[in-house]
Amino acid sequence: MTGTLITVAPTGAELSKDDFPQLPTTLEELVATARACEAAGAGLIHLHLRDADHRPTLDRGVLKAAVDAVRETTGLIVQLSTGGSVHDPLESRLTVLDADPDSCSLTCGTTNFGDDVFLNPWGFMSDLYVEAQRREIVPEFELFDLGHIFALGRLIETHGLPYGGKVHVDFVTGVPGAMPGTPAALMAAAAVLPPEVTSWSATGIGRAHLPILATAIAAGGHARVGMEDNTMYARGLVVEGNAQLVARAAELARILQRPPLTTTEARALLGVKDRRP
Ligand code: KMH
Ligand code: ZN
Repeated sequence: MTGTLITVAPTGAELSKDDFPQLPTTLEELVATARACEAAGAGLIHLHLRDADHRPTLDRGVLKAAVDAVRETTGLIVQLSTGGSVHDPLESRLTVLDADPDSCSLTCGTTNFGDDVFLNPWGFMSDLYVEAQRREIVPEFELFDLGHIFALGRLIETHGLPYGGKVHVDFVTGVPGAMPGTPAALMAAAAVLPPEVTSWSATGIGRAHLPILATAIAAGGHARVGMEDNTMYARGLVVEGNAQLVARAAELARILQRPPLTTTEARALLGVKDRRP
């Protein structure tokens, strides 16, 4: 069993800056967050960007500036979200790859997402998979439900392995309308992964955060934390910043004898190409 890859998802597309002023929405805040999270033990950063009004954007220039800045100032693997927000059109979500990230998220099916629907039809997943292969970008497969696992199998069967030859998935649990954030659901899902999968991590949304974090690390998986997924540090205590969540995950990983992977180890785990200047 290796150490633990800690992913931080610092911003997301759902929270508002008015409600959470500590949410990193500007480039300066993002770089400061990335540096603090790397120091606390993160190996990968999952990015959603915001515009000058702090609203979610897929603007190519904004994405590219963020990828470049985080790459220049940290050793973190830079992953861009292709999920965007539930309001983003599929065509715009494909153009995310133009910003040349190390990695991109690729959700393996449509899911209910609270009162909304997060759309990921087969044609979109398939185009994104092939385009990421062509551009030598490593996808991280986001699995919100059991059926998504089988859609991943179909992607691999249809198009071959992703760039780098590794297959890394992240179970996103606890989204209202998708897989519940319970240890039992997580372990049931991990038990039916296709044989090509080389590593898995898990995300617990909201109050699923701690049980999923502990279960994933104990079971040999990896962990994703961050304000995209969770804004409460403990009952009655709002998260002060993303590094606080990373530091706690890193401490738990050390206690469980699976300390945080360095960024170099994380790159090897995921088969990421070195794009650093
Ligand atoms: N914001 C959600 C609708 C991803 O980043 O790929 C989708 C999401 C998944 O966050
Ligand atoms: Zn995301």
